[in-house]
Amino acid sequence: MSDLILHHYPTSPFAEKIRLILGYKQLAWKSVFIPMIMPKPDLTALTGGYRKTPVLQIGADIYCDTALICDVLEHLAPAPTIYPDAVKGAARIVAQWADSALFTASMAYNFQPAGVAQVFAGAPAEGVQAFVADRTAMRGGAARMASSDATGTYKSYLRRIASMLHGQDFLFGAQPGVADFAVYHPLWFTQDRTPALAGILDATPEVKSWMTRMKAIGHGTPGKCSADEALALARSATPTALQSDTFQDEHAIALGNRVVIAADHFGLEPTEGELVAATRTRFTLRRSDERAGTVHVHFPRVGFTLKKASA
Ligand SMILES: N[C@@H](CCC(=O)N[C@@H](CS)C(=O)NCC(=O)O)C(=O)O
Repeated sequence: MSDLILHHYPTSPFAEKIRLILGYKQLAWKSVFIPMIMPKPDLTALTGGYRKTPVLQIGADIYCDTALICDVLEHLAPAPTIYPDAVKGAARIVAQWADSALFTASMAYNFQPAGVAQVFAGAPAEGVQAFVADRTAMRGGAARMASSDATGTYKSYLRRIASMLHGQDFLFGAQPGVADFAVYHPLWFTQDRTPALAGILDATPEVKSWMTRMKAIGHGTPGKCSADEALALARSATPTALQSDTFQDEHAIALGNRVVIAADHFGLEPTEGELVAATRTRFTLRRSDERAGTVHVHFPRVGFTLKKASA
């Protein structure tokens, strides 16, 4: 198997979710740092447009969105599992809630002025302005949740998480699973990146102890890789063979058509390519790029839209 290459940056909460799962499953991986804001020419050469963080590359296969990356890592290393059978559905649902509602409330809380001062300490004013403009554009110009609303919501969510931890070390039992990794990453940002605001965690000591257990999992020991090396690896590799027997057509679009896939909210940068697979859970596009060669770009169905490309 080709190396696992994570395209990410250190302060990305969603990347922290995947770094910890790589550590938990003791998978060897390589790290490529990408910019926090657009443009990201080396990343989009691989993805064809998708720009969110993180992205997982395995040779000429490019996996977008952490929900899909979790499935890919589980397939590669089934033990220890992050989807224990007895709670699989509930754990996925809590993970989806954490990646959306909890993440939104937490980040709106974290990005109040005291948090912004810590996140951007030492950064030039133009850098801060560029970041704000980039994220505002990603939200389609919509305002971030007000920090007063976010604070009350975040406190309620923390109490709910605490109640899930009564009498057990992790959210669904004695071992961490996908829900733990998804719930942890926005809280990690509060604790590690905006410590001036981390007092909000003090009211829920169960959550703080659980965070200590989650942090201790670590990231393993990532190797370094440059963006050029990652692109060269994609160019020299062949995408893995697809299972052609699981076509699920919900859009009346046959395989072989040119299509466009985009996230259904926040950061709608589209990826265009030939639809080569549409399984129960994911889409795969084949596309060719001067720098990346021919790659397969994979997206989960949940959270993404599929349309025929305009002629
Ligand atoms: N649903 C996506 C969300 C990823 C996401 O929103 N990541 C943030 C960083 S933590 C992002 O992409 N921010 C803009 C960027 O990095 O360009 C996933 O699960 O991967």
